[in-house]
Amino acid sequence: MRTQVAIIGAGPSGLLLGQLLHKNGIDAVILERKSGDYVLSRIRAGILEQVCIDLMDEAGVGERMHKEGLVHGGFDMLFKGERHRIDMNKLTGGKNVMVYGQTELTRDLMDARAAAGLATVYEADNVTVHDFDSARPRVRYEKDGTTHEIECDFIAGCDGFHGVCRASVPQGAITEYEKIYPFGWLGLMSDTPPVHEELIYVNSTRGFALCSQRSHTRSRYYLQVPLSDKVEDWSDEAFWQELRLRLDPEAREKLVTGPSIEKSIAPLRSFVAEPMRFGRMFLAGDAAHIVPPTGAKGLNLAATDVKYLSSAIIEFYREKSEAGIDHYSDRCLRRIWKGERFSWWFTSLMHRFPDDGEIAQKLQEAELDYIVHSETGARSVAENYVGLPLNFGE
Ligand code: FAS
Ligand code: PHB
Repeated sequence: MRTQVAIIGAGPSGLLLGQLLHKNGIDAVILERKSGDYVLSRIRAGILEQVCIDLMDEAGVGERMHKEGLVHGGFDMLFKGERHRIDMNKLTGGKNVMVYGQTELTRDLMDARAAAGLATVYEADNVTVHDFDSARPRVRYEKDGTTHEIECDFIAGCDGFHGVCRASVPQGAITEYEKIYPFGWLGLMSDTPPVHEELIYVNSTRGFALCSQRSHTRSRYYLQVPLSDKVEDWSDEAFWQELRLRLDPEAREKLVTGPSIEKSIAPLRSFVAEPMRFGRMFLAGDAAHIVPPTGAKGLNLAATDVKYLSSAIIEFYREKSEAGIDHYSDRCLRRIWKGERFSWWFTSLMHRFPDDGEIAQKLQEAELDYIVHSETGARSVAENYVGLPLNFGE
């Protein structure tokens, strides 16, 4: 079998790349090790930056997102028992974010790909990548006991943090930067109305909490928990009780609880692999970088990688130019490190670090008090949260 681009992974990165290439007449095959239902069952991101929204429109799959997505012009920061709104729309000259779950975005992309009859191999086992440092890279996989080989011009490693592509790069050719945080996020999804019309980020002496949402009838909540906690340690009632203890009186009063429809604990890490290009193989999304989800950057950074990679591959075929693919890694990393910095900073500001002593809480509260009473401080948070312009610093 031959294709122009072999995409490994049918998460948001792989599916969005496949759709953008298809819209530009470029043939791609997606190999995904799980089933489509399994991919859709993973509950992950909830906030889209304008860059991601624009890419979904460019890919021709934005209709339901615009119909069902919720536009948010601000969010609250709760500390010392008081809430303060960061008016992103005012502070950034009219920019917003959109609440639209990664699950729905992935579903839209999957449906579009199936409707166009494009090749996606789900439950592809033992994917391996070969000769990506040559002009004739190959991919192998097993399906129903038969081994298949795909010849291609490019391999897109969209296979996430635990994927095969980054792992196939010789150790001397790649540098990995990592920071592991001493806590996790216990997430709960419930079919209950959100406690507030916008998100609430909580800095509490008991630990971080986040009140998010997916729609007017579906809520998403997170609690900072010790790394030693297991999800089975947390009953729904224990979750709601702890959340109430971290909220302000108004939110506590308005909180509507109900049975969890999903509950899981995610570890937090900052991770970047450099470079992101190895001959004819490119890493995009979580395959190359991970952020702590505090800044809602994970999915959005993946979308920007895909924007740069799709443009580079389109330019290669259309203009026989390698300029885009030569600059892909540097362009991505310049934006990725700013997303990493904001996510690390916001995580450091909002979470309890018991080993840093009581002074850490006082310093966090002082910084929060400065931010919510300083237009400069608030604007810095706002412009990073809505997403820096694609050409920032260029
Ligand atoms: P993904 O990991 O989504 O997709 C990679 C795909 O590759 C998967 O479907 C996987 O099955 C497949 N794959 C892996 N190895 C393979 C192989 N060898 N062969 C074939 N296929 C293979 N971001 C936020 O902004 N906010 C959040 O709240 C948030 N919460 C998260 C919670 C968790 C538990 C995780 C892991 C991530 C979270 N993220 C969050 C980040 C998340 O949204 C990612 O940024 C997003 O999924 C990135 O998409 P992809 O790069 O496509 O990677
Ligand atoms: C979510 O809704 O899952 C979400 C929202 C904002 C974040 C992280 C996660 O910062």
